[in-house]
Amino acid sequence: MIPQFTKILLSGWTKGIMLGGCLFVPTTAWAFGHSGVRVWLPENLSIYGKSIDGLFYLILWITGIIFALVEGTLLVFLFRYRARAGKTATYTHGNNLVEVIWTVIPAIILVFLGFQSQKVWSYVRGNPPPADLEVQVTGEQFAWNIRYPGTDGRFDTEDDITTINQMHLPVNQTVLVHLKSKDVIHSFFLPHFRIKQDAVPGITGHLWLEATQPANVEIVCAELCGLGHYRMRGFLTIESAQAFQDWLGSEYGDSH
Ligand SMILES: [Cu+2]
Repeated sequence: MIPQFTKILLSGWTKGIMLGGCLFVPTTAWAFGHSGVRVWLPENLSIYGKSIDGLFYLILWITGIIFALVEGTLLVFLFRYRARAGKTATYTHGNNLVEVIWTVIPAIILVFLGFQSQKVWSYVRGNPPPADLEVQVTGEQFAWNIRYPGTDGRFDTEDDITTINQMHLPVNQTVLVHLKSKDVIHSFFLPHFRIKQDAVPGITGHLWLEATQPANVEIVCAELCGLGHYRMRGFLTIESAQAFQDWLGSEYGDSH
């Protein structure tokens, strides 16, 4: 006699759904692979992005392997110890050795990840390295105001250069960003640089970055800051030092 479960598995509808499911994953993966659409992390353009991504992948691998082992064991046990005629369940009160092992191993992994994270955190968010360039970014409903200090190297003076939603930075130079907000809390997010920080009214926050290659990417506001939040986006151009100076010159000409 075929058990009820097997009968359901063999029914036409179930077979159709299973076949569709099996085909869906590879065809979708193939379509994305050939469409040029990026479904994973955005390209890394930052000098410290690699260490953040490395930590991300390390945690993904550890949790992924443990997930596969645990779920695999669960499935094997479900099948192997399923209800069968003449078999009775055995009651066990646990095993101290096994419990010590599955407590100590995760604890060691957790402490190891804690030290690794601290190393990356202090590199990215600790004392910034000496800056080649300083930029002021001020969030406002619903735009990014960008301010360059001009030739005197000081902000809020006559020769400042200001733009709205247009930020240019030279490649391979350390940039210190002074982050402010005019009204509500915004969040300055550069996905390609793996950096995100809140812009809080009344506080000047700081972050640093260094681009590794020329690119055109977007500046995102990652805080629901009002009705126009969806259109609060800026554009960041990473270019050579010469192109950056030329751009700064033309912006200076426009605003003075
Ligand atoms: Cu915003």
